[in-house]
Amino acid sequence: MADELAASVLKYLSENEPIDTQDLAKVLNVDHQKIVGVVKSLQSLGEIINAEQRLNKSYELTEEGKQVAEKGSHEALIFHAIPDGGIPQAELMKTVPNAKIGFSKAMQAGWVQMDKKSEGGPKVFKKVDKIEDSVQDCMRRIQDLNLDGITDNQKNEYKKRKLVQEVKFASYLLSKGADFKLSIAKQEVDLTPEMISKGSWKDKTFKEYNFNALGVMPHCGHLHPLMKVRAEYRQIFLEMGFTEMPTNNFIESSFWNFDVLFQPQQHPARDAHDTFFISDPASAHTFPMDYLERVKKVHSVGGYGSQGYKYDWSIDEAKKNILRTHTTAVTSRMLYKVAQQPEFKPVKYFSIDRVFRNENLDNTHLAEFHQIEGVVADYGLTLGDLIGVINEFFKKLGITKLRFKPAYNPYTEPSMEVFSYHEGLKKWVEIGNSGIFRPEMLLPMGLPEGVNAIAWGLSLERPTMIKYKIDNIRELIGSKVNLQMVYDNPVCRLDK
Ligand code: FB9
Repeated sequence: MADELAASVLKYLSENEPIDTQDLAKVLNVDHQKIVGVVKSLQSLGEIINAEQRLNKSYELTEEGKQVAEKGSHEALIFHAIPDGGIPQAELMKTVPNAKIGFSKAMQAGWVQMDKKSEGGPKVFKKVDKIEDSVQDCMRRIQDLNLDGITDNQKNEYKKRKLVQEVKFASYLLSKGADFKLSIAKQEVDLTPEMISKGSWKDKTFKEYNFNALGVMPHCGHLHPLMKVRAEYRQIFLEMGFTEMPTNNFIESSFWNFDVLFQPQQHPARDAHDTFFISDPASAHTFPMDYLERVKKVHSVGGYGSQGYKYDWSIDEAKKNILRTHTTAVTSRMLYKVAQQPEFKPVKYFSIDRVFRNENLDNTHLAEFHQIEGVVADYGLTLGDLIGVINEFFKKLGITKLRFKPAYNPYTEPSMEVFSYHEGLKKWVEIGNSGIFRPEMLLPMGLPEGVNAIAWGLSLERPTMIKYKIDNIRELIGSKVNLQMVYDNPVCRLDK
């Protein structure tokens, strides 16, 4: 507390009670808020003073009112702009700001007169030799918080002219309390070891703990917005009973990323224009060879009711190491592992992790993104189940207006693009892709006849950019990211 100011308040109060804090502020020539601060501090020390709150109404100048206080009223400026020989009205209107209101008020005040028959149009002349600018005087008094003598009519007039605005504020009627005293012992804020050892604490007063005070915001790490959104999507999958897949391998063989998904080796997505190939180690060497042979066969001559692609499948092509182009590479590994179990049990898996594509870069696309993928494997799953689980997933995001459009994926048949109606853009926007994995993918794994696997995917970046209103993906990811954006963005809550 400002101890000197507190002492002044107590001294003045001891000789002049009761007194309102507004009057006390004028007497002590300090800002009213400082007096209020001292009152609050004194109240926290016990019954030293009584402070009865009073609600007050006052006036303060608007910016225009401050201009009038400084330079004079609009009508006074108009009066002083008129030369002795008069001035054409049209010319007068260009001389000072707010000339129109100034001229009208000057006419009302009888300061000026107009000769409408003057040659060349209406001419304005002074009607008096000098004026008293009462408006400016009032503005200056209001500026000094001295409203004495200013009538209600004048206040209403100035409010109407937008020169002043009404303000409401609290003040306090002070009087001496039961424990009134003129001096306040300095309050200690810390109990030191020295005070304890010397016993000096006994003669001191201590500031009460303010248990409502907020703690100091600790400087700590902050989750990147992408990671906040990932946590939200992860929570949705967990609520739906899905188990997270292990995605901790960015490098994958073409075999697991493409071949097991029945994606032919000539597919354009498999060339260097779309995929990043690893130079060292360029090839993978460990495969389940019996499974590899079944994959080779289904590509080259078909099987399981499929005619295959009828090409000479190359193991060297399958061995090529790449940066995985989709998390479906992980899904294929997981489904293969399920197929190796002695007895099939239905599964629900999900993954959210980085994938890499050698694509053209633009404001919304980098050479990598986080793919979100959900997969369910069970007997007799249908397209209706796929539509149902996708509806349930997006409903947890607050999105209920979905449409499904037939599409093509090499590894799913049928496939569907998922669309949601964007109320802001007033149009349907693509929010994901989905499908039923082909038998040429599932059966070579060894999954039982009748077991289907339905899956869907979307990106993490698109919803994050929408959520945080980011237009350029480089503001979200990469070396140019403004880390303050990471600190400042609130906890992410996707609409439930
Ligand atoms: O995420 C996408 N769009 C999207 C998602 C969410 C969103 O807001 C949230 C709802 C609140 C807004 C938009 N898309 C997929 C659609 C487009 O953005 C598209 O232009 C970009 N796509 C990426 C790939 O493009 C190279 C998004 C990414 C994508 C596409 C397909 C899959 C995964 C990610 C898939 C799959 C799949 C299909 C079948 C079986 C298994 C996986």
